[in-house]
Amino acid sequence: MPHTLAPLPYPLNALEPHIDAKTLEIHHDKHHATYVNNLNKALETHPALQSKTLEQLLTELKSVPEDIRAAVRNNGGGHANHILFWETMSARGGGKPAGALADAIGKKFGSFDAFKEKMSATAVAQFGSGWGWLCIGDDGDLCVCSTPGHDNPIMRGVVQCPGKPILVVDVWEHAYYLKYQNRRADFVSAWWNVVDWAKVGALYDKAVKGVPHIDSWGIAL
Ligand code: MN3
Repeated sequence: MPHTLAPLPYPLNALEPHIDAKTLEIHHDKHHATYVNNLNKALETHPALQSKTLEQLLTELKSVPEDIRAAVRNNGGGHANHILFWETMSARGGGKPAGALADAIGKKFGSFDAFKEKMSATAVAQFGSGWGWLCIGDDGDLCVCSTPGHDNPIMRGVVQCPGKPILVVDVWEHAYYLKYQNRRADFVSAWWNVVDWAKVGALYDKAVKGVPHIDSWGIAL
């Protein structure tokens, strides 16, 4: 099995009260696990693709054979997106970024609060299941966008907002329904309290230096 589910980088109750342990357990151990299993299952029919990294598969989605392209897009995207989501949260989260990322946010959005408002509004407005992103766009500037399903901004030629993601929020109902029911905005608002800005700042520094991207999200893929 080329792709594996890494354990969460913190205990299940680490993000309480903002993200409850039961939601986190089902989300990681069931939902994320299913995407990994289904990605591996799809690749069984094309063994040559089993040696590709997750980043290669998603970046070059157009070259994945058509009979498994949708499965790789949905399940490979689901795998990658959840890795970034888990890795950019922590019990020591919240507050504001520092260093080069703080400067870049100020330059692009005017202020940290203006950025937060834009990213929250974008994530909340995504119709149906999807994700809200902070990326480095092709022009080198930060950008905020959302994607449907499990699309990821590294999927060249697929998404409308290509870029290198450094922060993401999962707005599928499975991410919040047990605790927040239909109140997606309340969940996004609570999520800011667990964003690990030290980690996001480190991802920003790596991404602007051109380090291979998903590989820098925190675990070997
Ligand atoms: Mn999810």
